[in-house]
Amino acid sequence: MDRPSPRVVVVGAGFGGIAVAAELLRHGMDDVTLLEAAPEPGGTWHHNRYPGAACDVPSHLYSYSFAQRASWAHVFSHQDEILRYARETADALGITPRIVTDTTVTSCTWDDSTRTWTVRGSGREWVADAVVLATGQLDKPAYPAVAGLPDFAGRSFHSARWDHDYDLRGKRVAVIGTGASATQLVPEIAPLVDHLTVFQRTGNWFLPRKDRPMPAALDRLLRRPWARRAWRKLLYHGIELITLCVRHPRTAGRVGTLLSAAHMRRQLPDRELRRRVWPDYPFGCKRVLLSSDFLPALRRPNVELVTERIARMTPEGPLTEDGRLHEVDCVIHATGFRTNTFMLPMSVTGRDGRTIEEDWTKGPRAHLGIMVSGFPSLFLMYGPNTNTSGGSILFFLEAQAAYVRRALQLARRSGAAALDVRPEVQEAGLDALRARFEGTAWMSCSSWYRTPDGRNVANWPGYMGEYADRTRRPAASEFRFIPSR
Ligand code: N01
Repeated sequence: MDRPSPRVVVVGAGFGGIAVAAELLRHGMDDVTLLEAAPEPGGTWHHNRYPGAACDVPSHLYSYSFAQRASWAHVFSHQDEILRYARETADALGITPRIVTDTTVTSCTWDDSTRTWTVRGSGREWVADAVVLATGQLDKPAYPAVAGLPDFAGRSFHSARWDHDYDLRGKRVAVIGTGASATQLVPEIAPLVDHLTVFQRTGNWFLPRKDRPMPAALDRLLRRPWARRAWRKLLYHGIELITLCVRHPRTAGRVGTLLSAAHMRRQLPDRELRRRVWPDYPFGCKRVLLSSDFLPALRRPNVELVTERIARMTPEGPLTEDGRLHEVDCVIHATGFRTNTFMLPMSVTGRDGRTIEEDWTKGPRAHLGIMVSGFPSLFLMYGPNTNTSGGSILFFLEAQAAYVRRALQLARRSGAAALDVRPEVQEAGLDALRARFEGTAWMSCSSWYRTPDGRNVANWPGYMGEYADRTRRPAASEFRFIPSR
């Protein structure tokens, strides 16, 4: 690269895109363009605006270390405050003018003759020395695999594409799914609607999460930087305990189970309801849900929990396998996302015309979740095996951003046009990763973390600190350097 700064195109201006742009700009790499499909930055916090949308990681940890806020309104921030924080951070760090909004990238193609990437989308084209795909794991809404879904004659929408023009007041509403999104939205809409039917396929483990404004005394204390640093540390170590439980289901996991069971028993005095809600898999296999108001909402007289499977959708509403028709005005799909596809169906073509889709026929895989061998100077943010069951995803994003920056510096110092992770390095890393899942709770049920053949391709199998250690120093020996032409 003989330019003062590599030309970097970042696809996505959510928390991942902002993290990497901030890191590059801070280190003097200022030829950065972010391409964003939405009309504004914010990613998942732009799209997920359902009532009650909030973060279940405390605000002081769900924020960048380099853009700490003196004050947050809530202990667990609401969607609007997090989105505002994303916008303000992008503004403050000079990222906003580099974002091209309303631009959906459809292809990234490596050209070996010029050693550059061509990124195409929305009728335009960008040439780059490096590409960072920061499109996330949870951006494509998934709908339930239920026959006749389009036959429903009423209103229906997905939790991640909330229809704010539809007034739920006085309506008969069905919510399909009981994951993290449903857990947040059900308590909000239950008091508004005439009747709410919640369709649960699998029960969940819950831990308490009280949504409350930041206590004034704590807020005053945390306005001091030293106190904020200490608080973040405390939260960081506290939250790692969830990973400890997942990693050690027979020891720490038992403690997690006991705490969760006590919370659930307290919230569900009715034995029959409790029996139907109770999960049938070990604590931590699926995401542990943090909520203190979902289970009480199920006890409301206008709320019914249905655990019979939905046989098919009819024009009037879901028909369950027991032959019961649940007539409703509105169906809300709180059924999560098409995970495990990451940036696909975007077409990404690397060396020798190989596509990521071909490379991933047996499931997504990447070195440290960041680089894929055969795709030089292409980086992923929140890529395969970098999700966390307990920690803050922002911690992972910052580690990835630093890795991208260091890798680009390494290429520059070596006088190379690009760098490609060696296949044997990638394979050895993936073998170690797979081994680290053995004996953990993640492997004891099916979840969105796993492929149909059972591999966990979403989560990092260890602690946040381990990920930071593994990504801290990309070594020259891990790469093939591609000389300039
Ligand atoms: O989606 P999910 P989500 N009939 O996939 C059910 C993040 N997040 O949007 O468990 C009935 O967890 C499905 O049932 P089952 C977080 O990482 C973060 O809630 O597969 N039900 C499940 O209950 C989270 O993990 C925050 O048996 C059907 C639900 O739909 C991720 O996003 C907040 C069904 C889908 O749950 C996804 O959460 C919200 C059917 N036919 C989300 N098909 C924070 O606070 C599917 N289901 C940071």
